[in-house]
Amino acid sequence: ADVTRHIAIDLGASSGRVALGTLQDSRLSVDVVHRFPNGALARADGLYWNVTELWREVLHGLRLAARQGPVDSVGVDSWAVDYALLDEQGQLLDGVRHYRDPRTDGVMEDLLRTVPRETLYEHTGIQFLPFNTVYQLVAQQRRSPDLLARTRALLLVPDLLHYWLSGRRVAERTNASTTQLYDPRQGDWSAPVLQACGLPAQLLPPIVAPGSDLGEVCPELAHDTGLRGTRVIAPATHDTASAVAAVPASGPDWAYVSSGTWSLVGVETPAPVISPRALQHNLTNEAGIHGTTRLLKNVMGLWIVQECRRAWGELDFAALYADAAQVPAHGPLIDPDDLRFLPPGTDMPLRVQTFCAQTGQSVPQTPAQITRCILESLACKTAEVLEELEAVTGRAIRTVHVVGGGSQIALLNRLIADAAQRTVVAGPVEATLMGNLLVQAEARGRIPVGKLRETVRASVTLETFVPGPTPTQRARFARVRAATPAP
Ligand code: LFR
Repeated sequence: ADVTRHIAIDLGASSGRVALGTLQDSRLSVDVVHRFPNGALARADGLYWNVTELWREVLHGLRLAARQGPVDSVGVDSWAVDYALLDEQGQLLDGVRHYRDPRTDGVMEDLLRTVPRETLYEHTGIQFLPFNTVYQLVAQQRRSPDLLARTRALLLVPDLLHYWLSGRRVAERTNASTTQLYDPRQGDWSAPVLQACGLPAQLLPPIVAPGSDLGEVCPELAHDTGLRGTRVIAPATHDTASAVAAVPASGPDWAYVSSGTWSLVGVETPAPVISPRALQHNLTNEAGIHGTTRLLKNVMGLWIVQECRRAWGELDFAALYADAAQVPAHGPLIDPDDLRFLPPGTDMPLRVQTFCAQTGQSVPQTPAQITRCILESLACKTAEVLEELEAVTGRAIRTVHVVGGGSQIALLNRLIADAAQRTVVAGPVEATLMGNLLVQAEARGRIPVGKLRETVRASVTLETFVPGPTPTQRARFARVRAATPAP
């Protein structure tokens, strides 16, 4: 039978992977050939990503993957919003800042004093988050205007890696849409937003669709890695867009949770939903594949557990979640989206405890109790967002597909099913890799157009969680949120 191989490079906030995907008989198998840690690199002047180190790890992974035979195509996805600035020669002008870098503190609020919230939302449909590219650029412009003046091109992280692989500078649409500088109705960068924010438009490369062919891996790299004749295909370069592309759903009444460092809770819609109600709920309209819209909300996600674990000395995650499952239900809750949980810090357990104390609840003490508190809160928040999505779209949601690393946490799946009173279907864990690979395969004509989800369903086993009797915590969650003092 016809066999083709594709490589997905997926960079996450806590780890990166290089995976070899093999397509045979309309099934996709995924082999992670190289996994490496990622995280914020702290310097006196702020938080960065170590892109040089990431690139070294990627090259290592590519060499390993190429050993297994000819590779048809390769593509990169990563987290959103962060960017590199290139000079005339294509050299990096500065480090790549981490979206949790504090230089954006207060910038969004400040900008919204001159550019009305409604205007910004009308043009972009994007959730107001302090780290969106637009606020990062405004912060950068204010601190070092000379830097942007010397910049010839701005590339988001996956676009940067595609540039290094192929020599082509483009902005792939799904990730470009997260910047809050992109107009999803026009399908292009928003001139009015750029102008209102005082940002130069000529730095932004042309937008290309997911599935665009960027040419062959450049000769030096082909030689170094063994990827001879391999095409560079931009997948849905926003990791969440790749994950959503691989949600194994069928029918109209489902939502997804892309569960990892962040929980992205949303639905797929045929067009952007930019309405006063969507703005009121601060929902985002990010671009998906095939011209779809990912109407979703960023929920703080497992980040809070990850930071706690760092403080606790790197306990085993599986053991931690198993212990949390033993903690009695209906304990204290936090609002996971409270901005106090956004910055990194080894005081994360203390922040959780302080939140509980300030809202008049019992204070969780052990790692298991704190983890339980975070997971129950994430489940309640997920349920709340599902209700908002129903209200905004007028569409009922019956099934919730949880995909990504977090879909392995049985306790969390169960808590979501209970809080949301909806069936949870968990898996695949590797949704992002699968979505990345399948967009490439589709672009290369290796699977029929529009058969991504079908291929995923044929390739994985899923687990179903049915809701228990009543969503008790869900009502308490609303009261806790109402009682939260400003940070
Ligand atoms: C998830 C994700 C989210 C984005 C956040 C920051 O990995 O891409 O979708 O909002 O990271 O970039």
